[in-house]
Amino acid sequence: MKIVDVRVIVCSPGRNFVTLKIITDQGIYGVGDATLNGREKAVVSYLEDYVVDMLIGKDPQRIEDIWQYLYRGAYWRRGPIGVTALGAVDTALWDIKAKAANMPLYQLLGGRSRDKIMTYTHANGIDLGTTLDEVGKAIELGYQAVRVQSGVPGIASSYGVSKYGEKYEPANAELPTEDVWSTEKYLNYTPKLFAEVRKQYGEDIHLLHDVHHRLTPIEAARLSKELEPYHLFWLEDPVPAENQESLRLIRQHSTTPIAIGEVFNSIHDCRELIQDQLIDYIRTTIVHAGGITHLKRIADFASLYHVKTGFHGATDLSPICMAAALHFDYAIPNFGIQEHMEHSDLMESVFTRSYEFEKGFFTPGEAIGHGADIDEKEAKKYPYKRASLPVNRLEDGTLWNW
Ligand code: CS2
Ligand code: MG
Repeated sequence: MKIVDVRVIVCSPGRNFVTLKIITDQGIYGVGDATLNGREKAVVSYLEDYVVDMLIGKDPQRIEDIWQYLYRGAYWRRGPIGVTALGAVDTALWDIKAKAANMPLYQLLGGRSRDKIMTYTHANGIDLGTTLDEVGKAIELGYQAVRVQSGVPGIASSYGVSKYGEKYEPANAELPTEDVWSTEKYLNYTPKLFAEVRKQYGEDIHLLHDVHHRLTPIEAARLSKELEPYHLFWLEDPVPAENQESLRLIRQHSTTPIAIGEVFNSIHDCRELIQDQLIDYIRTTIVHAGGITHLKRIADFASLYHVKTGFHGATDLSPICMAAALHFDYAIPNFGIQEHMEHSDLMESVFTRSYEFEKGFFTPGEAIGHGADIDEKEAKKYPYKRASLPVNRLEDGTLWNW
């Protein structure tokens, strides 16, 4: 089998997506997600200018060899741009292999280890009342797990909260908009938020919260400790985790489970976090952490240290990434939970997929491969439109973590 054509498809059905399509001489093709929110064109160039011609003529069945060729062969290893490109190639190759074997991808990954895949959705509101209502709506839809993000009194905009009630889409302007943040106001409010959610919805619903890299270790230790009575499923990205040591201090003060990793692209970004059991869930994703081949290494390593997976699954990860993730979630032993921010009908008019949702759980579907695809003709209707993620400043103007 040989690779005869490789296409990079950029489209914007409500938001930008980059998709890689690898076509073989036997007519089988595979697709991978190559979307990096706010830096899409960098990945497009990396693929078009440095990867596509290297793939032509290669045997697509040699997934590991191609992974090593594109990882070691780049010389400049790691980093979100190159590894997102690598992740797209890898996902497409696994899609091809499963199609050639005439089976759903999860079968190739060892078969299913569970009957269904628990997922969490987002509930956000500009204030306490609307946030509580949104949590109720998610529960009515059957979700067993809900991520709760709320506007903070005294702050004009908070992470994860859409200003006008529409679906939350942070890449909302050509150049970054500027948010203003107050850690003090956030820390004083958040425990009250979760006390109210528990009071209104009881103890059984899994509650998650994304701090989105905004605290210092001691602030995160305070928040984790004050949230203990509300037994969160996880507290996500409490601190920026380039300094993996930071998590040690939080761990000393609290039993609130911690999830980190959506911005990571290498096992080395999270090796200490995992082996020192400083986290409970690893969030690295198929699209941004080098595809299925690399995620197998990360998930297996995590399983040695009681760390479970909790893949990132925001809207800016395409249905193709979601499909591949669900096959992976179905098969691995140390699955934790899968994030799912639903894609709009417009997005679903460009992407097809076989995964299905029922009462808080997904199944990946029985289509061969990962079961997702892109309609190139439809995609052409929605040309790329540059959109940047916001930046964030403290109230005194200091540039902070968004
Ligand atoms: C967030 C993401 O879903 C999450 O956990 O951290 O929405 C993140 O803000 C976006 O993916 C950034 O593009
Ligand atoms: Mg997050």
